[in-house]
This record gives sequence, C-alpha cells and structure tokens, in this order.
Amino acid sequence: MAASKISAVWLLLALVIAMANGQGLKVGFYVKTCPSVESIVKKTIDDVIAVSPSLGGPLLRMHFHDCFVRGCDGSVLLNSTQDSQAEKDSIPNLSLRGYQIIDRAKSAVEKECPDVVSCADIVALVARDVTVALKGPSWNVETGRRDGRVSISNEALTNLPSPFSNITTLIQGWQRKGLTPKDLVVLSGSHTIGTSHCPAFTNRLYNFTGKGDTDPSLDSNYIAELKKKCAPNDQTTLVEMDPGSFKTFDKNYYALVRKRRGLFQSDSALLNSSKTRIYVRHQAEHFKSSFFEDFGNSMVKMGRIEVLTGSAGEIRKVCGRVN
Ligand code: HEM
Ligand SMILES: *[C@@H]1O[C@H](CO)[C@@H](O)[C@H](O)[C@H]1NC(C)=O
Ligand SMILES: *[C@@H]1O[C@H](CO)[C@@H](O)[C@H](O)[C@H]1NC(C)=O
Ligand SMILES: *[C@@H]1O[C@H](CO)[C@@H](O)[C@H](O)[C@H]1NC(C)=O
Ligand SMILES: *[C@@H]1O[C@H](CO)[C@@H](O)[C@H](O)[C@H]1NC(C)=O
Ligand SMILES: CC(=O)N[C@H]1CO[C@H](CO)[C@@H](O)[C@@H]1O
Repeated sequence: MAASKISAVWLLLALVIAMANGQGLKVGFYVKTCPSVESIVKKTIDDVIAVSPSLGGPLLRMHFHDCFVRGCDGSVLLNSTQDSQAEKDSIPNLSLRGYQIIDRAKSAVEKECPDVVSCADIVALVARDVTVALKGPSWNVETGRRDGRVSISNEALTNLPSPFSNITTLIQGWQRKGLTPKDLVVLSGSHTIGTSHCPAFTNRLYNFTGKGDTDPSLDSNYIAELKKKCAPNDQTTLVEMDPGSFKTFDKNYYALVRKRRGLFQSDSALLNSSKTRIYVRHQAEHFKSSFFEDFGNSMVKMGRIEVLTGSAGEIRKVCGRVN
C-alpha cells in the first residue's frame, strides 16, 4: 500500500517534469493559422537537397545546436550585435552552415502567413525534412515554439557536448537537458550523414596523450586512412563521417562504431558504457532494427528542450535578428 502510494507520487512527479519540457507544443499547431507551413518548408528543403545534398548535415545539426543552448528558441540563428557576441560566433558553430536556407524557408512562409510561424519551429521542421530527403525516417514535428531574444556566444561552449568527451561527461550533459543515454546513442546516429573538419579528431591520430601516440580505441587501419586526409594542423579539410554513404541517412553509423571506426572520441565512447554499447551492437547486428523509429522519438524529445510557448518570447520577422 505505502509502496504503491510512493510510486504514484514518483509517477506524478515524473509526469510534471516531462510536461515542463514541451508543454504548449503540439503536432499541427499552425493548422488554422498557417495550414501550408509544412508543405512550404518541405518544398524549400526538397529543392535545396536536390542540388546540394551536403547541406543536409549542417541543417540537421542546426536543430541540435539550437535546442542544447537556451532551448529550442531559434537563438542559434541570431546575428551578433554591437553589444553581444551571439552563439553563431562561437567555436562549436564554426562548421554550421545553411542559415540562408532557413531564411529562405522563413521568407516563403512569411509571404503566406506573416508574423505567425517562429524561426525555432522552422528549424525543427527543416531537421525532419532534410532527414527524409536523405532517405531517413520521418516523424511528426510538434510546433508552437516561440523565438527567444537572447543569444550568447559563450553558452554554446558550455552547453554543447565536445567531441573529446568521455561517456560519463556525455551522459551527464544529456541528462541536464532531460535526455537519456538512449537518446544520446540514438541521436548520435545523425553522424551517418555529413562531414567533419579534421581538428575534431586529429588528436586521436598524432599525439593522443602527448607522447606522439594514437588513440588505442580507434581502429589502426582507420587511423592510417585518416592520417592521409588530415595532416597534424589541417584546419580546413572535410572528412566524411560515414565514408561512402555520407549523403544517405542509414544505420551504418552503428556498424562503424562497433568496428571501432567512430570518428570522434564521443562516438567511440558509446562503447564504454553498457547502456549505450548494447544499443550500438543491436543496431549493427540486426537487419531489422528500431533505429529509424527511435530516431523520430528522440528528435521529438530533443525538440521539447526548454521551449518558449504561449506568450513567451516572440515570433521573429527575420530569423537573424530580434524584432
Ligand atoms: C553526442 C554529442 C555530439 C557531439 C560531441 C557532436 C559533435 C560533432 C562534431 C565535432 C561535428 C563536426 C563538425 C565539423 O567539424 O564540421 C559534428 C557533425 C555533425 N553532427 Fe554532431 N555531435 C553530437 C551529437 C549530434 C546530434 C544530437 C546531432 C543531431 C541530432 C548531430 C548532428 C550532426 C551532423 C548532421 C553533423 C554533420 C554536419 C555537416 O555535415 O556539416 N550531432 N558533430
Ligand atoms: C571524463 O572526463 C571528465 C572531464 O574531462 C573527467 O573529469 C573524468 O575523470 C573522465 N572520466 C573518466 C572515467 O575518464
Ligand atoms: C605532443 O604533445 C606534447 C605534450 O603536449 C608536446 O610536448 C609535443 O611537442 C607534441 N608532439 C608533437 C609532435 O606535436
Ligand atoms: C574507454 O574506457 C577505457 C578504459 O576505461 C579507456 O582507456 C578508453 O580511453 C575509453 N575510451 C573512450 C573512447 O572513452
Ligand atoms: C546576419 O549576418 C549575415 C552575415 O553577416 C548577413 O548576411 C545577414 O543579412 C544578417 N541578417 C540580419 C537579419 O541582419
Ligand atoms: C558560420 C559562422 O557564423 N561562423 C562563425 C563562427 O564563429 C567564428 C568565430 O569563432 C567566426 O569567425 C565564424 O564566422
């Protein structure tokens, strides 16, 4: 009796916490106020990906970088101003691209329904639409986010996970955003598409512990291949994260990680906790896998992080600056 009371209280508490993240969002939020928003965004993205599939990577990543810093509030899109340096101008952004595509989708939407759809929601829709355009899963995107008015460069550094993180740090960082180790291992599967600059992993190739050594958790044949692409101080070369299929969203990432060919320490680290390792192995070994379904579910969860809804924030007219 007492035990079931206690667990009922816990359940209630868990529900309240779950609702605090994402309350006010729903699928089809704009069904009355801007019924064509989803088809406008999808058309914009299909046109872009048809000619530039490599924009899929940075556009999917954009939603992640938005949500992990001040919640999914479009802060990643704001330009720096005279008084403050924005997230856009922080180190982890270095490789974010595609802002002009978000602007293009936003102007197309503004033509149809001015002042109704937030930039934060456009980023969330774009993340889904590029995934679908690269043959990945689809999911229902919750909308109803409002745009924030603040973007601070330094917050990107402190909130975004580093590619040099170990599994303990990763799991803790995700927990702070209300996400589980499962969400971590599922959403890391995004690294099935896109490219990385050398500095995110060259430490593993040349001077891992300062003794001129390599990272023992990275396959030595793969190290040899990567050395051919990245000299020690190469800042500009791009390397495919899922070599050979970096423009196709598939589950091959898990096969790579299992073979000790995850590009970043944060990818390899997924083998260092049973919570994430079991998932990696399962997705790599079973032909029928749950990855696509899991991915949609975890993206929806990520899209709820610390959102502004109701009358909080604003609906920006232009994504690069506050009204
Ligand atoms: C586990 C924590 C994560 C870390 C440490 C991490 C780190 C990185 C780094 C360092 C890059 C390479 C950037 C560059 O040098 O160009 C990258 C690329 C990428 N990341 Fe992650 N990431 C993580 C999770 C995620 C998540 C959750 C998503 C999306 C939901 C994501 C999507 C991507 C995509 C699509 C690219 C390719 C970008 C491109 O092609 O330009 N990552 N990530
Ligand atoms: C993981 O990294 C953190 C931060 O760099 C460090 O303090 C911690 O000791 C590391 N944990 C393990 C198990 O290596
Ligand atoms: C490797 O790192 C150590 C310690 O940071 C440094 O003294 C050494 O010069 C580095 N070696 C190379 C080849 O960069
Ligand atoms: C995994 O853990 C082992 C031993 O605890 C450690 O030596 C190794 O560096 C870790 N690998 C990653 C990628 O974190
Ligand atoms: C933001 O900055 C970019 C690059 O400097 C510029 O092209 C764009 O017009 C700016 N957007 C706004 C709304 O000021
Ligand atoms: C795309 C973009 O805005 N990149 C900026 C990221 O931040 C650096 C400074 O750390 C700027 O030099 C880049 O222009």
